[in-house]
Parts: sequence; structure tokens; C-alpha cells
Amino acid sequence: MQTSQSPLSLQHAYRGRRRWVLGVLAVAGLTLIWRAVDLQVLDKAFLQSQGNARFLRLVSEPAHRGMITDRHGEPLAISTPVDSVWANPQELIESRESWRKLEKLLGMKSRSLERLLANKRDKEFVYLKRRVSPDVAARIMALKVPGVALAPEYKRFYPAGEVAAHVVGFTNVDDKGQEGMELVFDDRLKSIAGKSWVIKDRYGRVVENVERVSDPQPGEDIALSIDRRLQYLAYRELKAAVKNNRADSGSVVIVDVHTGEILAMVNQPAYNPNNRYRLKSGDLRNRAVTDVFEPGSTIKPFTVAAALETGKYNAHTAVDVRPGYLKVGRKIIRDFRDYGVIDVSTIIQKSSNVGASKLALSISPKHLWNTFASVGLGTDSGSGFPGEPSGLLTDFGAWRDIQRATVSYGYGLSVTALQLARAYAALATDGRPLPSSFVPRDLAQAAELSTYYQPVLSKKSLLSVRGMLETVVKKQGSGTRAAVPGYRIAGKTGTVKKFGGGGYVEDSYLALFAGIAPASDPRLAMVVIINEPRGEKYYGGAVAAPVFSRIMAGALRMMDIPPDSLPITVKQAVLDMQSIKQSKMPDRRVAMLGEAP
Ligand code: 59J
Repeated sequence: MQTSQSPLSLQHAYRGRRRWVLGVLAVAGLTLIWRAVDLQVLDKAFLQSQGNARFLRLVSEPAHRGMITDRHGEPLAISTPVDSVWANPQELIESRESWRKLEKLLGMKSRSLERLLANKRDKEFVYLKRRVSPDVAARIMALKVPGVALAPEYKRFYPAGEVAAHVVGFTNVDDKGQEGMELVFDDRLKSIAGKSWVIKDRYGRVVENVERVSDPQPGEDIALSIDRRLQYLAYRELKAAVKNNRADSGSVVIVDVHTGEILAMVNQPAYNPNNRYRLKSGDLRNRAVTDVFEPGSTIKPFTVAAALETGKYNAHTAVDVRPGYLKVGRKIIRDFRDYGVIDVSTIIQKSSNVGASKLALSISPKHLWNTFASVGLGTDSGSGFPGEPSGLLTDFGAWRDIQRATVSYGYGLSVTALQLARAYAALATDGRPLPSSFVPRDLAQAAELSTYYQPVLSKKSLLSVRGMLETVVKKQGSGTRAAVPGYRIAGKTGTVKKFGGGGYVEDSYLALFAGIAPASDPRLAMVVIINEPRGEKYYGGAVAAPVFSRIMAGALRMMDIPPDSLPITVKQAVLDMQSIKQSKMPDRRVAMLGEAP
């Protein structure tokens, strides 16, 4: 048996293996050369198109922004899916022949693509048109222009349009809140796009999902305190009134007196949030929250309440307002006419400036100031609306007699419509001004919030003032046209000369009505402002009171608030019916039918 190989036989074996290896290498080399020729010459066109056709991309998958609804879930702002057309400039630059077709379909001027792409040569993304109709999107894709693709997005739609524009606000093209509740709640409404690695073809279509990096997160839905039915009613009546009285602008606010919730808030002029071209300056402003004015006579109930609270007066205390004016220092305070000797209640009913001034001059400035402040005057409403001013109530320490007098009938202090509505809501309840809210609030939350306020006015004074305010809408009152059949209304007119250019301007007025209903068990407070009416009439009693009446009548009915003129037993029956309706308790008869065989 051979135990070792000779050197010769070894040499022979090496040579044989080398030849074999060289042979394999040669074949491999030739194969590679052949492959190179194959790829570069024969398959070139195919491979080039394939190479261009697939890209690994990190794409974002949009999620929808939260919905804004009214208090009953009716939509006020919704996001609907739409397509946006985008392009990869590097590719689109190559297909010049398709530009004109694209421009036509997208409604772009000719040569606008040339301009758009000019300085985008090194970019990979440019929007051609945001939010196109499904029809346009389909036709764009049918063109199959390399580098042009669709990106899914969401478009904000406002079903209530102009009716809720100032409250709801709107978003910009990037879905970011710009105004109103869209701005206030942007952090909660906004969505977070998901991220995924995908492979796309040259038309931008996804051919393969590689990996999801993060899931899309839709925004939170938010319900507002607004009631769309009341909102619409207020809108319709205000718009008609501003037009018929040839007024500059106007506002209406309705609040729930027990919770501070804003149930309706409208302004004129308004705008359509779905179509924001041709906006005039001022159209965007939510005047009811942002614009301050001197409240004039609508402030008198608080002056009277302060007087009652001292114990020196009651509703029937006589006040001499003769001869229709009062000299305070070098100034003269005037009434509309000489009312003679009247009682405190009649100061409210007729709206006597002299009467209010006499009451104010007989009580301490500090107490008058405290009373005003205790119902929230001179502070913001707490609504959180962007740009709400605090209102103005100057310190009583600086009041001279003339200021004590004029402040008593509403001049030298300023409020917004919302702040005035809030003060009337305090008057309607226990004197504590619940902060205003654009979102729903229940009675328990309201009770908790009211513990932060110290009432200055007693139940007795509040009840007495509400009684006086009821005489305003009765015969001989300045606001008879605010009456609502079947209901007791407590309210106050105001006709305010506007201040401008260093003095009070003739023929430039605010017509006001502020009130609460039903007077026997108040539920709603409402303020109506008609700014610079230029028709025949301009008094609050003539211009604002009828608007109050129409809106309040509808609101009471829509909210199933029973008339307070009904005998107490009938009223209880109505309330019982409602609670049965709301609790959806099975009707006994239905239950019995259900048991039948
Ligand atoms: C008025 C004022 C201006 C400011 C007067 C309105 C003052 C005043 C200086 C004359 C129109 C007018 C600080 S009147 O609101 O008294 O609503 O139905 O603007 O008095 O002293 O040609 N309102 N209005 N006053 N200024 N300064 C009455 C009253 C009111 C009515 C009618 C007629 C004014 C009853 C107002 C209404 O209660």
C-alpha cells in the first residue's frame, strides 16, 4: 500500500488543478463579459426604464382632522378626502410635450408650468394644484405624464357656511387652524400623518408597501356649546335686521344662564368659510367677542341693583327726575323727556338717565364699582376666544361726580356683547358671573366654577330688578316690541350715541336690547346690537327689540322651554312630558303591547 506520493506525481496533480481553476475562471470571465454586453447593449432600454421606475420612498399617509360639531353632534366643520396633484420636477421637466395638456386640465395659464419648474430642477416635489375634484384627478392620471402623481389630502368643509363662520373659524391650506375654534382647539383637532416606506413606480403609484414606520392618527372631534338651530335663527334675523335698518354691522349672543354656555353667536357682516375670496376687512371679525362699546342704558339694571342692595331704596321709592335734566358740575345730564316724580322701577321702564344718576350719586362709588365688577363687567368673559379684550371699568378712586353719574347709565365703561350677555346671565341667576364657554358644560361643572365668585347682590335685589325689567316690555315701557307671546321677558333697551373724534357723534348710534327669559325661571340671556342703523328709526326699542323678540320666541320653542304664563301645574305637566321624552322610558302602553302573545 502506497503511503506517500512521489514529488513527480504531486507536481502532476498541482498542474491539473491549476488548469482546472484557470478554466473555470476563464468561463466565469467570459460569462461576465457576455452579461455586460447583454445588459449594456441588448437589454439597455428595458433595464433603464425599470431602474427609473422603482423608488424606495418614505411617504406620509394623511389622517383626517377632527370634526367640529354643535352641541347635538351636528357637523360644523368636517374633513373630506380629496386629491392634490404633485410632480417630481426632475421628471416633469423631461416631458415638455405634456405641459400644455396639464395646464389646461388644472386650469393654469399657459407657460405657468415652465415658470413653476424653472428653479425647481434639483427638487423632487412640487404641488401643481391642491385639492382637485375627483374628475380632474382621474383625467390627470389618465394622461400618464411621468413624474405627475396624486397625493391624498383632506379638505375642510363647513356645512353651516356663513351661519357659524365667526365661531368655528377656518384652517389654512395646510389644515392648520387660523381663526375661531379651529385655532383655539388646533392642538386637539389636528391629525398626525402616518409614515411608511414604500416602493413607487415612475408615476408615483405605490407598487409595494415595505414597512410602516408609524400609524396615521386622526384628530379629536370637538363638540361646541352652540346649538345649530338657534345659531341659524339668530343669523337669519340679524342679517335681515342689519339690511332693513341699513346698519353697518350687528351681533347677537345667546347664553345659557345656568351654565355660561354660548348657545348662539352671530355677527354681520359675515363670510362664507368655504369660499374665502373677496373678503372685506372686518368680515372676519367675531365682533360679539372682540369689539367693545359703551353699553349705555343696558347698564342701568346694575346701577339700580346696587342702589337696592344698600337698603335705602325699593322698587317703589320715589325719585324726582324733574325737569328732565340734571346739572353735575359743568355738565348736563338729559332725559328723553321730563318724566316728573317717578319710582325706581319707572327709572328702568322709561330709561331715565337723570334717575340712574341720582341713584348713583346717593350711594358710595366703591359699592357701585363692586356691583358692576361682581357681575363680570370690566373683565373678559373667560371664553378663551382669541383676541377677547377685557372691557373697561375704570377704578372708582378716579371717579369724580360726573363719572359716578355717567357710569350709572352706561358711559365711561366699555363691554363686548358677550360680556354684557354674561352680566345679564348673572342678573338672571344668583348674581355670580359664570365664565362664558364655547364648549358644553354641565350643571355640576357650573356649580364648581361659581364657587370662585362672590355675589354682591342678594336674591331679593336680583328678583326686584328682574321685575322692573319686565315692565320695560309692557305697556308704557321703552321695549314693548321685545315681548314674546306666552312668555314673560325681562330686558332693557339702549340707544347709544357713539363716541368718535373726541366727542359723541350726532346721527351715529348703537341700538341695543339685552334681556332674559322666561322671567319667572330664567334660562336664556340674549344681547342684540345693531350698529349705526341708518333707516328712519334708530332707537334700541324700535330697531333691536323686535329682533330680540323674534329670536327669543324661536329659541324658547326650539329648546322646549315651557311658557311661564302657564299655571304652575300645567307647566309641571309640560316638564314631565319632556323628561319622559328625554329618558326614553318605555311607554306603559307599548310595554303592554309587547307582552301580548
Ligand atoms: C341718546 C347718549 C351720549 C353720551 C341721547 C340717544 C348721553 C350722554 C355723555 C340722544 C339718542 C339721542 C356721557 S332715548 O338708551 O339717552 O332705547 O328706546 O347717547 O346721554 O350723556 O338722540 N333710549 N338714550 N344718550 N348719551 N353722554 C333712550 C336713552 C337710552 C331709548 C328711547 C329714547 C340716550 C327711550 C342716549 C330707547 O335709554
